[in-house]
Amino acid sequence: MGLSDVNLETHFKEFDRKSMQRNVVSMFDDLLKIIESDEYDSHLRQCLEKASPGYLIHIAKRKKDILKSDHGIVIAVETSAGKSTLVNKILGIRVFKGRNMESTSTICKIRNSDKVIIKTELDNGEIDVKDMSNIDVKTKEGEKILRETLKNFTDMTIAKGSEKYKSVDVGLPVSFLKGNTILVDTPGIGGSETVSHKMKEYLPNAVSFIFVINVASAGGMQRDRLPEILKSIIDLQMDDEMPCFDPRSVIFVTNKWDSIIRDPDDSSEEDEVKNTWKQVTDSINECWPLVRNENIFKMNLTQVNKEENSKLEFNKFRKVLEMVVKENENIRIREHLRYLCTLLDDVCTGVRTRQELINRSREEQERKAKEHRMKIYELNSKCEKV
Ligand SMILES: Nc1nc2c(ncn2[C@@H]2O[C@H](COP(=O)(O)OP(=O)(O)OP(=O)(O)O)[C@@H](O)[C@H]2O)c(=O)[nH]1
Ligand SMILES: [Mg+2]
Repeated sequence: MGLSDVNLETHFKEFDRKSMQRNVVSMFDDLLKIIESDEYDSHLRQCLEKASPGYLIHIAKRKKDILKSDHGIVIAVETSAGKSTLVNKILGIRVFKGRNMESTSTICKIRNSDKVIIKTELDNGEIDVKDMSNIDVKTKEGEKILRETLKNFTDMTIAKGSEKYKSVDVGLPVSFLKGNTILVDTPGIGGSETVSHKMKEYLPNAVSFIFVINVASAGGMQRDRLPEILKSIIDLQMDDEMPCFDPRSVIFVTNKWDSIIRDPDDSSEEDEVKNTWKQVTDSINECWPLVRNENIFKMNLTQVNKEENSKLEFNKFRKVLEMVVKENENIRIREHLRYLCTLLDDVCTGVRTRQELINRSREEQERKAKEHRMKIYELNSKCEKV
């Protein structure tokens, strides 16, 4: 397949996805027209409200959610925990220069694209596109050019004005990022407020998360930053702002274990590692009770290419990540169609019951109503007893 064929295929896939999104929105609109029509009277609407509480609000929020263009696996939380280093390892390309100081200044979206392209968006909405298809990121030279270009938009230790970018979108060949899934590096919280708010604002666009925790700083849970962000995500979910997010797919990467083990022959350090592991996994389970234990990783990101155990753990993480990407492919379309089907079922049940009632004789209707009253009475007495 030639390059232009690949381009064409990507273009059609994007076109298909957009038209699919529009179709789901218009199906919701059609259903609303039926629900709001005179034939579907207030009694039927009341029954529907009982079967699907808050359906009008949910439809409005879901219509907004379907049209979100970002389908992000978001890498988040503390500053200097190793988020950008993790992105480099996942891509196998050093696109970001890891730094000891707080560095990432903006939301960095990485997406699969056959040609290298950088799109920046300023806070005032101004967009700029840089075509870098002339570089080959598989070579050291190409990797360096991309890194040197990117740091002007994303690294506040180098580019003082980089905070003004709302987001930076990087397209490069990353075949495991299926469909429109993107990997999103974010500014950490715990650093300057001018950039950390960007991560909080971006949260509703996520379909899943990778939380990176620095175990070298108070077991990674200092000053309650992780619990605070986890709580905001739970709140967003309760408000139905993230209807497609499955909390069980979240991945926790506990990083910088090498900073705890300074001397492998010192047995007291072994105890420290055990205690820290218990402390950090207990805290994760407490803040995120739906976590799968196999989704918590013990990592030394800077040792992945140097040390066997670090490499094995990273490969395990990589497999889980690929599974999460696969599970979340087209999740928005699938989840909203599922909700539409349940609503349609409830609408049909209401209409069918009404029709059955109309077809019955007056005596039959009265007998059925009496039966239902008896049933309600029995259930009420049972409830009171309980
Ligand atoms: N010792 C050690 N250092 C690490 C490890 N992983 C990352 N680092 C270092 O930690 C520093 C911060 O890494 P980054 O990847 O920039 O951290 P970040 O979370 O992206 O930081 P911000 O963008 O500022 O929020 C860098 O100097 C990395 O080289 C690790 O496993 N062990
Ligand atoms: Mg960073």
